Amino acid sequence: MKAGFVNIFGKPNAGKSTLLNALMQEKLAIVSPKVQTTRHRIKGILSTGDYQIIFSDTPGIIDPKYKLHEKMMQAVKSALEDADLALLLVDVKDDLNEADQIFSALRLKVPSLVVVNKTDNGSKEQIEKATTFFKEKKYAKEVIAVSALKGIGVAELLQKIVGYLPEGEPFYAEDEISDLPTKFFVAEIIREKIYALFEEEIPYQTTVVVAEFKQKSTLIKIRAEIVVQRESQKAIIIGDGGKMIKQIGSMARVEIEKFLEQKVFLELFVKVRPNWRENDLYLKEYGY
Ligand code: GDP
Ligand code: MG
Ligand code: K
Repeated sequence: MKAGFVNIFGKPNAGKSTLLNALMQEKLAIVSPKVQTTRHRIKGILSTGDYQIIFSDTPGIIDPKYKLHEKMMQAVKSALEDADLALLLVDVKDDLNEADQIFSALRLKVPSLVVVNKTDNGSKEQIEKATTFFKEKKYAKEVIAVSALKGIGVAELLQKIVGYLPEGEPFYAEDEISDLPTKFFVAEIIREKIYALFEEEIPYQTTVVVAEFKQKSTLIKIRAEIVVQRESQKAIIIGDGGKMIKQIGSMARVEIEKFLEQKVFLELFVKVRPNWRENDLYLKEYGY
């Protein structure tokens, strides 16, 4: 039996959440083209008869502007070295030298694999160039090209990862897929729809809390609150005649039912909490 921890690292939008979902074959992490979509460190636990891998996004947002900020790199580095293996993820179209600077500055002691992502979006030459570029780097044990979105190369990546895991007993029960509660994932699915439906500031001013989660005979009744900072935002979330909130609800319900494998009755409310993002009590209540 092999068991170990694998951390996924990369710039915002490199595809960390998408890769986590692809490796897990389960949608755990929400995805959007907007930066700072992921607010929590999400662990995904993948168990088979032969191995258990605990995947995790690294905390801390790497803003290229601050990439050489020593303290920040220290925090990221120690988080990465908590694991048995690091996946250094890079978008095939990203600036390779910039990615190299960030990866080398980590001076990792744990083995790392460079994963060149979004191959579906790059030409053959671009993929070849990125792969060759990283193969020469000291920190890269291996370089693997994937498309997390299309699932290309993901099975091969998984095989490589297993090769780097230490022998050991599983850390979690075999049926656990995450260390976070079901309610969390339900709130995240709703939050993802808000990222998909609204522009600019709204997603960043919003959070979602599941206030009620009850099994009622054949379905699960869920009451969720969408928390915003201002009345004007509440009006936008609700939309004309409730149009927008209905759309959030129907998009989210389909996905929550898939995730829970059960019928769901979903009720959404909007609450105004001025400056919830600055208030420690609210932040705690909302799970940050
Ligand atoms: P994160 O910020 O690193 O967690 O990145 P996300 O997983 O949220 O992905 C950011 C954006 O890149 C989303 O729009 C994804 O759909 C997109 N994306 C992720 N992986 C791929 C991929 O393999 N190919 C393409 N074309 N897009 C991808
Ligand atoms: Mg993410
Ligand atoms: K994102």
